[in-house]
Amino acid sequence: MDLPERLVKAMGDLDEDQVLELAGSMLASGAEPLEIIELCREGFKIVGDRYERREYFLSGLIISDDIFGNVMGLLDRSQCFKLDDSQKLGKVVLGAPLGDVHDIGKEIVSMLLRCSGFEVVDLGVNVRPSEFLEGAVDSGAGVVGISALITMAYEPLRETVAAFEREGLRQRVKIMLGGGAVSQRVCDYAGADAWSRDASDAVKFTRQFSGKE
Ligand code: B12
Repeated sequence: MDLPERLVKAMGDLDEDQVLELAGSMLASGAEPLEIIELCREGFKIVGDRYERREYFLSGLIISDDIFGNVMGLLDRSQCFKLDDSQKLGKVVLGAPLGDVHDIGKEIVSMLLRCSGFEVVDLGVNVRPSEFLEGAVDSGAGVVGISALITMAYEPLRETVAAFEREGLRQRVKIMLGGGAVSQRVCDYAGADAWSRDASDAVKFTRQFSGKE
C-alpha cells in the first residue's frame, strides 16, 4: 500500500498515531494539504460505513472527529494555510442547517474561502432558516453556503431557501449546498443555486456568484 492508501485505512481504523505519522510524512514530501484532507474524508467514509454496520458506535464517530482535529493542527502548524487579509473579495455566510451539528466539512470550506480572499461569517451549526436570513441581511453577504450531513436537514434546507424568497432576496443572495447529504435532487428540492461535495467548489461557486472570475 502506498502512503495515501495507508492514510485512508488508518483513518478508517481510528488509528490516530498512524494517521498523524502518515500525514506528517506526506506533508514533508510535498503533498498538498487539501490532498490530505480528501484522504481523511475517504477515511471518514469508512468510519461512517462501519457505524452503519454497527461495527463502530457513536464513540467511533467522536474519535474520528478528534483525530481529524489533530490532522488540521498539523496542517496549520506547517503554515500551509496562510490567510491573506489584504484582499477581501466579498462576504459569504456559512452554516449547518437546523438539526445538523456536523461541522468538519464546513470548517474546511470556511478555511478555503478565507484563504481565497473571502470574508466568512460563520453562523455555526443547527442554524435556523431565519438566522441564515438575518446573517445575510446583517452582513450584506451575497452568498450563503450550507453544509448538510444528515437527511433530516432536507426540510430545513428548503425552508431556508423559501425564507430568502419570501423576503425578496433570492435574486441578490445565491445559495450553495454541500456536505455528504446533498445531491442534485436535494439541490432541486431545496431550490438552491448550486451544490457540491468538494470543498474547493465552494470557492469556485463563490467566485462565480460574486463576479470575481
Ligand atoms: C464525524 C461524524 C460525526 C461527529 C461530527 C463532529 C463534527 N464536529 O462535525 C459527531 C460524533 C458529532 C456525529 C454525530 C452524529 N452523526 Co455523524 N458522522 C460523522 C462522520 C463519520 C464524518 C462526517 C465528516 O465530518 N466527514 C468529513 C467531511 C470533511 O466531509 P463533508 O462534511 O462531506 O465535507 C466535505 C464536502 O462535502 C464539502 N462540503 C462540506 N460542506 C460544504 C458546503 C458547501 C457550500 C460546499 C460547496 C461543499 C461542502 O467539503 C468537505 C471537504 O471536501 C459521518 C460519515 C460520513 N461518511 O460522512 C457520520 C454521519 C454523517 N453521521 C451520521 C449520524 C446518524 C449521526 C448521529 C445522528 C449519530 C447519533 N446516533 O447521535 C449524530 C447526529 C447529530 C446531529 N443532529 O447532527 C450519519 C448520517 C446519516 C443520514 N443519512 O442522515 C453518517 C453519514 C454516518 C452513517 N453512515 O450513518 N457524527
